[in-house]
Amino acid sequence: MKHGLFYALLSLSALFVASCSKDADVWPPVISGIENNMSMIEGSKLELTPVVQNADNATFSWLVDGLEVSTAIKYTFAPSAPGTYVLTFTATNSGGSDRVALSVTVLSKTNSYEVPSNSILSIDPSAVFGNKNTVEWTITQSASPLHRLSKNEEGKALFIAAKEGLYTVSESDGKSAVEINIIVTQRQSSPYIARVFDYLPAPGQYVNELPKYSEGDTRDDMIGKASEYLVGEDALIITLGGWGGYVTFGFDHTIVNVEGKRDFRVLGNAFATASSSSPGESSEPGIVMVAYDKNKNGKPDADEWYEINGSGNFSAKNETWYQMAVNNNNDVRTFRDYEMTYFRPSTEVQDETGTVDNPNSFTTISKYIRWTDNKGQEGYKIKNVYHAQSYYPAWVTDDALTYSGIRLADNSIDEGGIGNHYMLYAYRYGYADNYSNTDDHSGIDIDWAIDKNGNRVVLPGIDFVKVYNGINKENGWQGETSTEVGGAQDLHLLGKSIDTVGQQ
Ligand SMILES: [Ca+2]
Ligand SMILES: [Ca+2]
Ligand SMILES: [Ca+2]
Ligand SMILES: [Ca+2]
Repeated sequence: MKHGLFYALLSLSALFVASCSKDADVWPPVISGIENNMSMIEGSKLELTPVVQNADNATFSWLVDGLEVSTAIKYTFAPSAPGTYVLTFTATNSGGSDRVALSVTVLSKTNSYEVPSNSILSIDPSAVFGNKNTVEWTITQSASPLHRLSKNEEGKALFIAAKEGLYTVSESDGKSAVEINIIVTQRQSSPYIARVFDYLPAPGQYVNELPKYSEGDTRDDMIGKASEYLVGEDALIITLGGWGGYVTFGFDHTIVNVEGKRDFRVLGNAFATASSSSPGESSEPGIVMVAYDKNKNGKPDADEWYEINGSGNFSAKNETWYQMAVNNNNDVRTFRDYEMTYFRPSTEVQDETGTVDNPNSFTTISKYIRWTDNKGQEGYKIKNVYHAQSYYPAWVTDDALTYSGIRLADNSIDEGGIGNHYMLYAYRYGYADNYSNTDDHSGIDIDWAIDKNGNRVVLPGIDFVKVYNGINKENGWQGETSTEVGGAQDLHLLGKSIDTVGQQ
């Protein structure tokens, strides 16, 4: 090759010497010192420093694929994408000119990453792709179907897998591609709740009991108690109280949002009887919010919360029991901007004589806890004969508690007609404490997530869950509708494969 180039240059020079007669006293330039065929890795730079004899008073020109890119003697080639480029360098003086053409092959770079299982790997688009928004990421090989690759608003790829092994991803702008190898190493993770971050039930008949309040407990103490109840496999039930009451918890890993599958479930105590005219019987749907730990500090702080768009989050019209509820004069409106304030009760001393045996006289205080909402409504929570403790969170020092969120349509109907047999019908999907823990419909697909503007988002996985009671309803002697939470499960780590359902 070098000899060939040498003789080619010699003969070119000889040709110029022989043919250029413009200025017989000036020797034409002679170029050497660059190879004809070169290769480089994309993203790198190639310094081209030709040696030019007789360079005094010469002019220079560099062309890349026919377009002039420089008139200096040296040129730094920094291609924007892989491919083959033809570069031409010409040196000219009054005695003639010399020209060298070279071919440069720009190779795709193969990137490699290593990441533990159930952990999000964020990959920046390669520098070779000018427009990051045109970059598409696709999985080309996977060690397990329990993975997810998504693209965030900055054009970055977010990858996560639940199982160890080699995964390959292709990054492409349609013209050229970069191969990315991802080695996933296995990390031991608990499928259950690892930590409770916040807990504040709204007033309700099990408040101060589940979990148990002790004199002097602070909010942090009660969050600690909620944690003792909820963490791990053998979790116990806590109450969220009336509408708006909530709990926020997290896992020791990121739950993978496997495409087409439900990913986790929040355990409750809902059950259903086969004889009921519509699914459900004790469904107390808790709205589910999710987040992933974007700033990777282990806490749900600056991370954005997304709403799991359960079947009734915008309207209950498609629920199986909707017409029954309309016929029963239920409040079937759905409020997405609901706010409700509960006021500390002025007394805990009963002023009515309720009896356990008579379902029509279960009340001990009718005007117990006053509430107002942002829709101009107001009412009272009653105190019943079954629960004598205060229904207002005893550790709260404020005299009023305000909650905000979605208020679902009322799903409960008094089948007995005399206030003694309320059936709480199930929403179709997307809630906590709505279907029994063993029913597939208690499974949540992270792909049901929507952002604060109602737009669907594709999350690679989630670290944090918030659940709040979505229903404001008193059900006679059965008491208020109050979501219970009794743990949560990462379905993939438990080897449960539950298909999702399309949203409608
Ligand atoms: Ca999923
Ligand atoms: Ca965080
Ligand atoms: Ca309940
Ligand atoms: Ca329940």
